[in-house]
Amino acid sequence: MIQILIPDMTCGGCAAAITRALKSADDAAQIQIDLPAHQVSVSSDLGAERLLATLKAAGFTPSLQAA
Ligand SMILES: [Cu+2]
Repeated sequence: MIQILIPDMTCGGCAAAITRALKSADDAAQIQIDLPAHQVSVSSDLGAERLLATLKAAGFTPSLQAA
């Protein structure tokens, strides 16, 4: 699991947009979203760099979170 902190994920709309963006980058990605904690856990063959780039392209400000 790659843990990503996204402070500007603030509502269900953001969570849906993030899920869509990650799924379009990797159809097989497993995604868990903790909205109150602004945290997204992703299991994907894509590396962390690709995931971060995907989230940035979707308009968010992600950073990797130490596990
Ligand atoms: Cu939102």
